[in-house]
Amino acid sequence: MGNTAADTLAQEAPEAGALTDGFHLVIDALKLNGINNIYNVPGIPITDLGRFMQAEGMRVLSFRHEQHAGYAAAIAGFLTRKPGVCLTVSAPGFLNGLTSLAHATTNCYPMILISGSSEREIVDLMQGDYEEMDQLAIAKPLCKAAYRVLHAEDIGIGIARAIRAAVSGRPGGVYLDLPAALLGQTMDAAVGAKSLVKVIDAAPSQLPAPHAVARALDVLKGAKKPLIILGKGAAYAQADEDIRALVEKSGIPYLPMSMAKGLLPDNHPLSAGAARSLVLKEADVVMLIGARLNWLLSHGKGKQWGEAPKKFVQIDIEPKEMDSNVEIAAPLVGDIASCVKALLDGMGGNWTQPPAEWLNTVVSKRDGNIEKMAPRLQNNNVPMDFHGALGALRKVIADNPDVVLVNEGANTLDFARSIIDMYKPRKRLDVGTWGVMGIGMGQAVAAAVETGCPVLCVEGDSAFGFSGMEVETICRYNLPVCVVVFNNGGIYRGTDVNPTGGADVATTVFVKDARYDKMMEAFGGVGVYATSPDELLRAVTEAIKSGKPTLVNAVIDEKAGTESGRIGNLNPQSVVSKK
Ligand code: ADP
Ligand code: TPW
Ligand code: MG
Repeated sequence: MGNTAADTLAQEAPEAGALTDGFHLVIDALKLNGINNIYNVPGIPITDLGRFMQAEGMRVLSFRHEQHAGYAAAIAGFLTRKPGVCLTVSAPGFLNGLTSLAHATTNCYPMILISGSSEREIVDLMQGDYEEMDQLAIAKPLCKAAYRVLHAEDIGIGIARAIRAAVSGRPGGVYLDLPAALLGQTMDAAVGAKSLVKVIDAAPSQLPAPHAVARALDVLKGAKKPLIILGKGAAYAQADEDIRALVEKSGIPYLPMSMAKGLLPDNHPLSAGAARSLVLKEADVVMLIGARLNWLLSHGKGKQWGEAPKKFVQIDIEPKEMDSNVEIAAPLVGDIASCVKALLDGMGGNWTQPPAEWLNTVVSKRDGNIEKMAPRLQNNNVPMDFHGALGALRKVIADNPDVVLVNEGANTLDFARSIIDMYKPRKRLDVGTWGVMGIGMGQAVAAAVETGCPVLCVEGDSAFGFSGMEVETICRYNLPVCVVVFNNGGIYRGTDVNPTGGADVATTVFVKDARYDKMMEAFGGVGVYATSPDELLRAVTEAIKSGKPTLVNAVIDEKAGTESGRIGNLNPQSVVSKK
């Protein structure tokens, strides 16, 4: 990460007798470790920290709410393999940021939540300080590690530990507590500079054991109907070339999890994306690469996985992940880059590809499904249905494969995931493991800042509402973000009615004919009202070309969606029938 500590010290040797303080030691420690972007909401005691950061050449992006700054930091970590840093004020700001820290941990994204905190002596005696809260204790169960620094001379170590904890092993969220008094502490500048720590090899390679590699290859060799499942851990690992080589050399069809789409292009000959039900049911050997057998894969068992017995090979850096839901026949514990490389080496020059019959079955199912879907994606209905609208956006991504797609909602998420093909790695960012609403604008800001690419957000109208105020942030930094709000007037649908016939609308329904486009116009961005797929295509194409902050209010048929999108089965059922 950047220069060595010695280089930096040599370049910026402080004058004899000069003083430094906690503020500047924090900044120097972050910069020394190559961390230059901060996602922030100012206030006591960190307002000056943000100012000094900006003055020292860091990019400090101030948000309207900490949760979105935190979602930005979390996805920055996913995109860059460096911890994304979110900076918040005490108690309420800290708590607002905490949701995103827990989200980062759940999703295995490296992130550091740095929060200012109140006077320790007063907090610990519960004497009612300004924004008093024992933040360290509250953060601990929700993250990988939580640290507090009390002395300026420990800032270097504190930040080094936070970085290592976030990115090594299974990545996750780290909390770093900086009491107000620490920031103002002073010390000799030369001594301070020496106290900084440059983290060497923050995420060291973790090589798989040779016998584990041999066992995995044995299991794969015996397969008649093998399948590879790529998860977002595989996207995170940035071993794109080798993962592609492994798929192609093995000749095994693969299924990308949502955020692994594009790791190999979705139109790759071995993609089984459009034959998901078939491959899960029929496969006899399944190799998971950076994907957990959690709810998103029905825990590796049950109806979705069919009757045929299966053997699992699992590549993961976290040993405890093995056997979490079903028996893993060949656990391969290590970092994905090293494991994939070891498998490639072990396959040698004359690897036998799976029986042609299996590939033919997968390909004919896949191509049949794609063909069936095609005419629905061409429809130009007004009001739009999900297929017509997403058919247009699918073209936008095909024509602009560098665009980063951010996606949330229920129907809007589920349809977009299956309809919009991705062509490059780490271009699809969505709701992650929790299926959380509210990641949209935070992830959009970070995607634009960290990648420099245009961003397209495909948002349910409910989903958008969770972070909608951040369109001001997008306008303020003039980011190349185009938000498309799929406006179907509510959560899942806009058609529910209050069963009592009372004046309140139903619980899932919003204001009819809302004009989300005007929100963007309020802050100087471009607002567009689109009623047909053709208008939508034109507006989004123009937005990507211009790079101007844009919000397209896409009018979607309020009857088109279904309850909870594709996961309606997870709703508990009442024995008392609905009115
Ligand atoms: P998805 O939701 O796409 O199925 P998950 O978030 O469930 O993906 O799984 C990601 C997995 O990848 C986690 O179990 C995590 O430990 C693992 N992982 C993340 N980075 C690496 C890496 N560099 N090497 C190995 N495993 C990794
Ligand atoms: C933090 C529960 C899941 S999906 C959703 C909610 C509120 C919104 C769906 O409506 P939307 O999409 O976005 O308009 P569409 O196309 O189906 O109409 N709070 C949080 N996370 C979740 N997941 C919820 C609530 C939920
Ligand atoms: Mg909706």
